[in-house]
Amino acid sequence: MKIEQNHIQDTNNKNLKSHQEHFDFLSHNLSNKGANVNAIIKKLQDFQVAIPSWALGAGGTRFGRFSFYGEPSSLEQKIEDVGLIHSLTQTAGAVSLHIPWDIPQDYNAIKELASGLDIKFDAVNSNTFQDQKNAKESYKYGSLSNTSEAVRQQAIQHNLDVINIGNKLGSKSLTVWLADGSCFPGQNNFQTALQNTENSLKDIYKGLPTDWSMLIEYKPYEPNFYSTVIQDWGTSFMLANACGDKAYSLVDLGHHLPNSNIEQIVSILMLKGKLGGFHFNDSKYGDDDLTVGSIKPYALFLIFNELVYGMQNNPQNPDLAWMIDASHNVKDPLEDLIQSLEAIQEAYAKALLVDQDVLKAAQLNNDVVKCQEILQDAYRTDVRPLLAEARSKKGGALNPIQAYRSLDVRNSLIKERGKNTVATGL
Ligand SMILES: [Mn+2]
Repeated sequence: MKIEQNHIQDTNNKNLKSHQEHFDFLSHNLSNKGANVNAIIKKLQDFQVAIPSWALGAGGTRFGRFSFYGEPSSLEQKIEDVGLIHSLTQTAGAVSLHIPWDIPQDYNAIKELASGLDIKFDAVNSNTFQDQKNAKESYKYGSLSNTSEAVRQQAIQHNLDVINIGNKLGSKSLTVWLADGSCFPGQNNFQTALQNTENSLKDIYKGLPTDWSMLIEYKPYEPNFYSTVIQDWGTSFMLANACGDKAYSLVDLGHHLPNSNIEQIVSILMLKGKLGGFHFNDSKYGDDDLTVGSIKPYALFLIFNELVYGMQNNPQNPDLAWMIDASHNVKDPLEDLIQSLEAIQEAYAKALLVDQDVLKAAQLNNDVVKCQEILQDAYRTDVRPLLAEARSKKGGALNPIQAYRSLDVRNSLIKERGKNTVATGL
């Protein structure tokens, strides 16, 4: 299924008058405050977020998984789904594949399909948290950290294979997330586990093409519940430094203990030129993988404020690989992803409203109240007309969720694919 441009236009026409009124009002107010509205719109249009291939079907928990009708059952259909989201939002111009769930059969055909939908291949993700069919060794007690040399070698080789697959598609980075750790005190020697992991990562790093980067993701707990080898940003930073210039830390919003100051983590990593990637989601308790911005939108804004500051002031930090990393247990995955993209753009737009020079002056004067006023004034601005303007000028929908529903996308997918399809993944 493909959404035709004129159908999006038809849905936009119904909202056009109201949008224009809202946009003119906001644009006028922001210009009076000294903001460059056109520059902000251009930045919103350029900001593209990768959709992970595993987020297009229903997610699940360890208690069960409830299927969603019309799920994509092949890599081709997953890319088509990203194309649907991108055509409505103009923000999802990339896909992030998970190997071995998404190994292409025909590389040229997949590349052609993606480029026809204006979709790039972002970071490729390896998987050593599950045993694969016919694998010789098991990851039950860890992969890159395992005490067995044979297991570590199998995990290293898998990552090298993933790089090779990504390279054929035009990806430029490998994301490594390890489930390695221990469930009980005494099970692991912390030092041996970390040293094995560092040596294994160095072996993978040696296999990176020159223009590639390696993104090292951290997480404090789960699936192991006593210790995780790469538990926090400090460990990830340490390993990235040990590997070399092309290795970076990756921040996943859900991979922190409650109340962690993620904006400060982001800020320090960018200062050190070591923030390579970012995974968006939201959470109440742990790695809940909820819709971006659904629980803590102010925290998301504060994080974006640091990201924007870093993008403007830290040339030592590379362009980031942005990705949504969420799971959908009760919503239509495509609607959920559209909501997440909207929340990301909203937080980004609000952060772009912060006048960094005025904020800096207030900080230098220790004017604490003014510092807070500056941030909260930006946060309290309803920027949605800016997002709608940015999207619609590129051919997207003024209101993507409304368009998705009025175009009856899910029912068309069910007609095309059937009810009982299941997407590959967890
Ligand atoms: Mn992640």
